[in-house]
Amino acid sequence: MNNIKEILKERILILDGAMGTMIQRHKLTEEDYRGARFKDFSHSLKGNNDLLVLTKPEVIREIHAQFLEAGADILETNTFNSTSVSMADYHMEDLVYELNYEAGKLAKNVAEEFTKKNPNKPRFVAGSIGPTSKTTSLSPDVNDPGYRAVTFDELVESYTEQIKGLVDGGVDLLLVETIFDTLNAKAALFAIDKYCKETDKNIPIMVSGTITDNAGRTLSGQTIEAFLYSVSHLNLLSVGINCALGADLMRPYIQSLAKNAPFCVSAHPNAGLPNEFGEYDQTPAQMATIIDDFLANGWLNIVGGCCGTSPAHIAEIARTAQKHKPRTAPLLPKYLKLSGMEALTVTPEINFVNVGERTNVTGSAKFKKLIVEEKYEEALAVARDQVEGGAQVIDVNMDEGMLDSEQVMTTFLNLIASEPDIAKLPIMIDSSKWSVIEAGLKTVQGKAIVNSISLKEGEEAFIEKANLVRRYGAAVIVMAFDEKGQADSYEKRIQICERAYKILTEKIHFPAEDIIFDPNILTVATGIEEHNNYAVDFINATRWIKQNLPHAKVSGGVSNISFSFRGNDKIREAMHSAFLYHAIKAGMDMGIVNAGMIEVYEDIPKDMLTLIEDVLLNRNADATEKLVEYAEKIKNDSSGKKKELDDAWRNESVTERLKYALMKGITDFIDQDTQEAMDLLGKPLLVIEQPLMDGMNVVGDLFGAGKMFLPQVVKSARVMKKAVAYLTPFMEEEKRQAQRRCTRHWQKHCWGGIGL
Ligand code: THG
Repeated sequence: MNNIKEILKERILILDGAMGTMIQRHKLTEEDYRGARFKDFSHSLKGNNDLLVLTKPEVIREIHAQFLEAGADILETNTFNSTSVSMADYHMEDLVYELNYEAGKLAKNVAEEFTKKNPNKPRFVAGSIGPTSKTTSLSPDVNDPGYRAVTFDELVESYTEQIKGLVDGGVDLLLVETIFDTLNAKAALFAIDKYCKETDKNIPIMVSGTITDNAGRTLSGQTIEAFLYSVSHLNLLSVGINCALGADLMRPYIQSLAKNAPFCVSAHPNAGLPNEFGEYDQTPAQMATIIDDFLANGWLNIVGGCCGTSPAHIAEIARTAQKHKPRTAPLLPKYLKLSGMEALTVTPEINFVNVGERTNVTGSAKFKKLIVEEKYEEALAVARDQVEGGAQVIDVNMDEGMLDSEQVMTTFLNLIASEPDIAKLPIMIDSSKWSVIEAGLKTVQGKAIVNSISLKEGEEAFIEKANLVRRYGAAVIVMAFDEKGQADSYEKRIQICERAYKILTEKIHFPAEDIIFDPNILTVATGIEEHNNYAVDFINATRWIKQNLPHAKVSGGVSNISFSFRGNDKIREAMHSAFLYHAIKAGMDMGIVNAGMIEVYEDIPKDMLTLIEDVLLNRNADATEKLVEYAEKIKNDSSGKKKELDDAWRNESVTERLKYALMKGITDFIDQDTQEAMDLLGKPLLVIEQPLMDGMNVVGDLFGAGKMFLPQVVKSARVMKKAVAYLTPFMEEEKRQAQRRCTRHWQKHCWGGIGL
């Protein structure tokens, strides 16, 4: 009975407690950390806890033994920081493999000793993989939100080295833990999956995220559901949360995981929140009481402790766990699950998912100009407009000959990541170049959609890409395209989609609910007879796919349908609306649309609707001719039509406007508003102390109340910084004037006084 998966069906397993706080008890000195081997090392080593597996192995061994004695089933290796990225802080990158190998071996030895003593309670070792000291989703530089201190590829390489050491050292499991940036975790999972496939190993994986603020978000801004969706692409042993919070504050997030995770659920909370000295003082009994409630609710399969938890805590938790049965995972419906900072579950109640098409350099002249000219703030405004216009996913396409598309995709998605109001949505990474798609996949912490792959270059290339899509944790659009070309009839559409479905689901076990077919929305009313049935064929293919390929979804680029009427927005809007009306009825689940370019179906003038539906549904031979005629007749009065922008806040007082800008992180008007406040108050310091600080206090209060979360506050800080930057010359001028006044005063009273 040494199979952990089997044991987990029978009972709740106990994870050990904190390594750090236990090491502290030993009051180790710089010399202890150095040992003989690093006696003359050039840098300070105190605090490099992971090094102790080499220099003080007996201390680590004893801590492991104490936790096993207390009843832990799973030991964590002392390798939380043993990656080259983190070890760089100690100039010890070269030791990484050895640290992991030795830590794995050490823990495994102790675990085996205990297993031997009591074979009915086999002990396991989980290789601890921490978040590293750098984040791939956040910029450490407030003034440069597109900057990253580490790349996805660098993390994959770094994690791979750690994983090799741990596995060679003999660990039974891998535990990716204390995840505050999900993209870091995705890099770790990428490395694990790649390593396991290449070495033909099957190592159970535990994943544990960290909710860091009162709003229930990770540091990189994800909700617990969004986080879950981002890491669910591998067949995990468990998913859970640890650190940052005490057990009581974790309650809603554990409950959420228990309800939504298809894997086992784990928790290893801190012993409460740290007190003013940074110490944890929740007692074992207090902690066990809270955990008892979770276990009574049937929420957990694995439970242990993080910061501040001692063997006494673990013993108490183990006693509590004995009274309860493990959680049984719910049977979950196969919905398409996506995420940005927030989760998007495509349930049957969601009639249709709008994907914003405007952030596409080939689909928008305006967006292309902004990107080519590197006007990123305005380019982000295009994305934000779509969110405000109701987009639920944002399509991003940078396919343009003049651009370094890989680089621009990376930069733009990094910038989006620092805009919580945009980044809350899942991203659709749109490119005909695989390298650009991959660049995008390395930038998003959420579960994105790859747009697209197809059988164009044959089955092998198709499978290779689909496997990678999965390894990066994304859903995928499959275009109805094969070796012979693009499907333009009903038969070809369904034949290709069925073939692709079989390959994906049968050969590589790609989850059917993560497949989105695009059976090609092609332009109608072109004057070419062969094109007349394009919309009908798309709609019928959609119906067939929904009936015959279980759980797969259907999407399409809606604006393609009306290319023949470019420049005539009135006709285009009506065509989009009528097309969607019929396609959604047939089962179309999502569409790449211009939310501002869809008329309300009921509002289309009846004569126009008839002509349009004649074209779309191919109802008579001269339908195109008639619609073209009609289109020329009606005045194109929609070209100047602009979306009513919600700028009511601009009419408020300057104090209110500054407050609003700070809360929303809007920098567009900050210079002019700051100037107005200057005019009103006369002194730059007063502007800072009054309206700006008032605004920041509101932000602070909302943050404290969990109504704002970190990435939003970072944005507020940017607005504040910009306002202060605007005021700086005024303050310098004031200083100069004060100095001059002082000099004049001195000249008058002193020089005069001494008769000069
Ligand atoms: N399927 C999938 N992905 C796609 C498409 C598809 N991605 C790209 C495209 N097709 C969907 N996106 C657009 C975006 C814009 C327009 C059409 C489709 C469009 N643009 C105006 C035009 O060309 O007239 C541009 C006007 C302007 O410059 O503002 O119509 O089918 N999977």
